Amino acid sequence: MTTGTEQLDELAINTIRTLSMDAVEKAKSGHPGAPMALAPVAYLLYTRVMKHNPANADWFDRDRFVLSAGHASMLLYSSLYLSGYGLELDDLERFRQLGSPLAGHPERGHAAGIEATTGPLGQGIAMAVGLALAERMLAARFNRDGHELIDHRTFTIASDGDVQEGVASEACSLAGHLGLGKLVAFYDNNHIQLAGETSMAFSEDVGKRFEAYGWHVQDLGEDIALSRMELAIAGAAEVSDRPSLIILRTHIGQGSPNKQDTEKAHGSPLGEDEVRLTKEAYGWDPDAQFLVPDEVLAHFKETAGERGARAEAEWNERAEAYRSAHPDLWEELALVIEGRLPGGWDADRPEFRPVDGRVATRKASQKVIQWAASRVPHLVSGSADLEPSTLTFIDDGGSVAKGDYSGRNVHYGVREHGMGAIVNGLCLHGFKAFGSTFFTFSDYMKGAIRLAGLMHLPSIFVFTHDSIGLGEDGPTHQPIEQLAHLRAMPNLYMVRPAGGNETALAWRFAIEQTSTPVAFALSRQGLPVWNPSAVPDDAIHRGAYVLRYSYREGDPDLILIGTGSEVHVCTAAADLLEADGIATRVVSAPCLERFAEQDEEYRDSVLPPHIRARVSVEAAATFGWSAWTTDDGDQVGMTSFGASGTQKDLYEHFGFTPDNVAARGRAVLERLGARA
Ligand SMILES: Cc1ncc(C[n+]2csc(CCOP(=O)(O)OP(=O)(O)O)c2C)c(N)n1
Ligand SMILES: [Mg+2]
Repeated sequence: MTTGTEQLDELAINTIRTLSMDAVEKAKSGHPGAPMALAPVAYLLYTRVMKHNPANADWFDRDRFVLSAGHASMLLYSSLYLSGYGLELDDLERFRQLGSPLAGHPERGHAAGIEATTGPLGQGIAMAVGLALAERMLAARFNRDGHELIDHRTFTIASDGDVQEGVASEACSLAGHLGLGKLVAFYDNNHIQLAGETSMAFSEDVGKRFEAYGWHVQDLGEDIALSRMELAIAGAAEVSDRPSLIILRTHIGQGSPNKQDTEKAHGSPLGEDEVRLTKEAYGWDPDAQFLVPDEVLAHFKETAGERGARAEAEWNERAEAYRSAHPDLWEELALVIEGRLPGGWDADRPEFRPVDGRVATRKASQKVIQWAASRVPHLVSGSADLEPSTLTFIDDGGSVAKGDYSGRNVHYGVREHGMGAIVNGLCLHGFKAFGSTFFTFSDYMKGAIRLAGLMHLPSIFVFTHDSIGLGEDGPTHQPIEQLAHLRAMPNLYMVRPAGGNETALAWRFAIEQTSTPVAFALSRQGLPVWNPSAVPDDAIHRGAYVLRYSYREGDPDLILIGTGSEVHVCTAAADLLEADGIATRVVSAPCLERFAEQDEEYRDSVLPPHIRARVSVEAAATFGWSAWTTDDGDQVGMTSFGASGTQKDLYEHFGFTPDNVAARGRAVLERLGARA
């Protein structure tokens, strides 16, 4: 016999299912199968398990939910709509249409309650690890006896594709190592993926694998009754020193007479007839579309809505008590909650002087990091086992370890993919987090960097050993095309500072960002330092500036444009050219994307349009540079992979010498002169 509560549960679950089916049907595109199968999980989380307040999606101590299987977006959207996050039925009806807040895959910032942008499989669960780590790190910093202000869980739903992806393995391995006990992942074990049965390519025992990572694993098999899942979630909560995986043997497209348990339910509308048959199987009116029974809405309002509001109100009271007891700590926590920096934090930025001799920008960065860490308490570091080389360790910051999350340095192990996503998770939770590795291995992090850009998340990615200038490690380690890759990415600032003072400004620039990630390319090799007064305060904000005007007043004959470690090659080449009477301007261009954003007047002041004789110098692929050199100019760059050798030999071999740059400049002038 079913009780009234059970009937209401079923009605609510079927509402999520049918809303999802109807939205996909109306859009003529989308993924109905997973939402149909996972509706009970979402229903349980949003109405009974999660601590969240739909009226204030940003409440800081809310439980986080990340739908790693982003293709099942309608599961999230239906749940957010019913919970009262401010979506209208009309929004569901415009699922996947231009201008709708409900994009094909969940996009952070498009609608309240979307914690993270997901869709590239594996990234969501890996970001969930970052969120769960952030919670532990915040709790370690801010909770005090009698004041457990930070105390929430992170839930995620991962599909077969999610657990097949390497990024998930990396992040979950680290989550197990660090014992992130408040992370709960559901694995949607439905035996189906896009192209057919998972058995085509996947036969490992996922439970055993996660156990080996150090997770607490519960396999519920087919028994995914709400009460059973609730018990499992309670069981997960009891295991406080290990993350939990709850495996559910679900049936994709559940209830669809002809498509359940097949890939046909994965990524296309069920079709009008099948929708009718499925609704009939649910005991639903087959003629009704986007039907939301009043009692279902009322139920969500009572549970998610009213309980959530009470929970937040109660937390706000506790926060007030905390604030009185620990005003300084509260102020520090408020920086994280509000995404602020301490007032005047950048007042005494380190400066570098020519007398310091040659300083690698990674080395300058090391000094700047120590300074920034002392000014910005929520700046946290990390590296994929390269901090002795990237020089990113916060000296007195301590390391994050299992059971002690008070440190400021995360050891990611050699897991660049995971690091990228976890850095994003830390930033989603309000940390100013950065991760570091060699620039070539930015390739391994590209998925996460891209998501940071897409999410308008100011993650910081620190890449050192940024060119053939790294020398003897050879071509496997020498980035060539990475600058062009990352410069092509929307909403990312790729910064390659030329010396210590540009590096200090670059850090300030990155830390100040609120909606754009920043990637640094820093040199391994020592570089000369210019007098700080030659480097304007807005050098990075402007993206490019005139580092050295020609000796001769008026228009220069030639402009040399360099970045990072090649700027000093430009100044030395300019010396040669000027000695020959060729008036030469040197432009340092640490961030081409910023420069492109400047107004025309500024850009023209740096690169006067009528001065066509321009040569760019950068020890990397020249792709993209013609925009700045014009077709009349030339580009000194890399057209092949690098080679093993000393830095000096490589620079000579590949032409990054003052002599060669000067010769290329002269050739440009001759060509232009001949044409004139
Ligand atoms: C990194 C990445 N590769 C490929 C895809 C395209 N894609 C979307 S869902 C999917 C697999 C679907 O299988 P599963 O994860 O088991 O989801 P289910 O069909 O069970 O809902 C693929 C390959 C993707 N979204 N992300
Ligand atoms: Mg699947």
